[in-house]
Amino acid sequence: MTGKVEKYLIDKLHKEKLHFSLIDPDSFSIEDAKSAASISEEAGSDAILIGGSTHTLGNYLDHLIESIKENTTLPVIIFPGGVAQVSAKADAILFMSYMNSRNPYFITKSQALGSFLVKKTGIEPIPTGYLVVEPGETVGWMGEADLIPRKKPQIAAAYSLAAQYLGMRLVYLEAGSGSPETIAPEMVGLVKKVIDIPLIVGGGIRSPDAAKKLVMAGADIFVTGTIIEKDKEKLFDIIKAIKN
Ligand code: 1GP
Repeated sequence: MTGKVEKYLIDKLHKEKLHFSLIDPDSFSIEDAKSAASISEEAGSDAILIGGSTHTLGNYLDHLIESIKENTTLPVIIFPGGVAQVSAKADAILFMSYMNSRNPYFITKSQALGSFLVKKTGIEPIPTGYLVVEPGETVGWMGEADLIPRKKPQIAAAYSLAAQYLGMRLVYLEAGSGSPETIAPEMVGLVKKVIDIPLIVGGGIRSPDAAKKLVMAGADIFVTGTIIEKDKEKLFDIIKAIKN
């Protein structure tokens, strides 16, 4: 069943490409997270993603999301780094399977362990196939991935189509936060040719030019994290490149 946040995203996608601003609780104080959220909204972002590879949880996560929501009207979506990164204060969660992990814990077990928590909190799960591509950075190491080789778009396309056939409603191609390069446009192009569900790309998007190449290749949703910590002004230019 499609929930409110997913519907908002799908409706918007009929008109334009989308941008999500990632706030990693480990890199931001509460105050910085609040200001990052309002800057993101001002720059034209469409949602705030909250998550990271380490385990921020419990009251702190609730408090962080509440504080962010004081400063933005954008939906807050959890991008979970672990089973307990669930908060009733969020609007939705990318309920992801880390499909190219070697460890079943990341593919289905952590999802089983977290599922009742999602049900109890009542937040909206959005089924998402998560694929990590070289270099993968922290999330590649943490998730014990068989990293998809950067120059093998066919492998990414096969996993993405499998994600769609397994019932995922989004595919997320991840190069890893802080990656020196984005996902290769050739890979994005081939994946888009093969799947019918929206494609998210993230990792290494640090310039309008890099974003534009991924727009041309056909990506639907763009995630940036690092840039707002390093150069807030650039975020405005990147979102402009995505939207125009
Ligand atoms: C989320 O990994 C991205 O998918 C964020 O990457 O920090 O490199 O923007 P950056």
